[in-house]
Amino acid sequence: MAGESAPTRAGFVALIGAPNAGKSTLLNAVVGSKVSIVTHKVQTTRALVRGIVIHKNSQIIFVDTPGIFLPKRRLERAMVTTAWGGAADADVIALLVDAKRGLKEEDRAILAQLAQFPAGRARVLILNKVDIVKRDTLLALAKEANEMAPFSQTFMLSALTGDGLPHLLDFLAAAMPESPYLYPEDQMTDLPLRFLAAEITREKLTLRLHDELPYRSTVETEKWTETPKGVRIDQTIYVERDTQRKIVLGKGGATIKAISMAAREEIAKLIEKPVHLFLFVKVRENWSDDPERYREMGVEFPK
Ligand SMILES: Nc1nc2c(ncn2[C@@H]2O[C@H](COP(=O)(O)OP(=O)(O)OP(=O)(O)O)[C@@H](O)[C@H]2O)c(=O)[nH]1
Ligand SMILES: [Mg+2]
Repeated sequence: MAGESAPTRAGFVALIGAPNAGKSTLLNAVVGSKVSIVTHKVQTTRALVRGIVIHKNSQIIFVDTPGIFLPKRRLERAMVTTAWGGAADADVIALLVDAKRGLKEEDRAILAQLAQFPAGRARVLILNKVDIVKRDTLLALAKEANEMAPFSQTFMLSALTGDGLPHLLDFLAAAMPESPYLYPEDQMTDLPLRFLAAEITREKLTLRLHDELPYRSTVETEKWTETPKGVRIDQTIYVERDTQRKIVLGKGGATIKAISMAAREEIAKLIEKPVHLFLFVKVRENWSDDPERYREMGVEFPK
């Protein structure tokens, strides 16, 4: 409609990259609210998490994806397939690289696969964590990555401090196709609250427990009951062995109590209501081979 105010734009940006590159941190930073959980451990994100931002008349829907790596277990295969699926549907593919860590085997594998993508698909390189990296290293990284798969633009930023974010948003806003907004203007994510609440508990569980366990567990919200005083939320933590159940419970139930308190506090902040959180731990030996668990997680069950 020529002559009228600038047309709106809307589209999808897939954030892909190796585990721990900072994809979820970036998503939360652009949205300005925590919609995707973050931990210092790899393989935190499992499903596609959308965060929605309006910037200069443009609705940018960021799709956070699981880290891409060389999968071995079934759950890992599902996560990697989910990540590439997210990339395939996007208007712009943004590859995040942990600039501190540099280009590792996983990053090279992703670059090689990106180079095979049909030309014409906009893709950008994001060198993240500039707060802890020297500038010379960044330039060398940018050069090497662009040689493997050319990018329309390279950004150097810190998802943690927000340094360099406005520049990225300006570029992406302009790169979105003309379109009416795809979500209501005040919506930040398309995830149901019961899923977000389960993710928050999984984050607290991952932050608190030793290295192996988080990958062997999953959290589901079973019941969500509005009460006159707030919300009662019942969640189940699935683990694979009784020994793992004992670790989650901790001595005298101390561990699960701490997880529950941390999760409750954050869920209450998110939904702006008092929360009563009830956590149950169940042993389900082969939960990671059970299609039903994948449906709950929002990822496809790999054959
Ligand atoms: N110093 C620094 N640390 C960062 C930055 N961005 C993310 N991190 C840290 O890197 C770790 C991984 O961050 P996530 O956002 O969970 O990474 P991810 O890419 O989503 O990881 P997966 O979901 O496992 O694939 C966390 O400890 C973050 O705090 C950054 O810009 N600077
Ligand atoms: Mg993540």
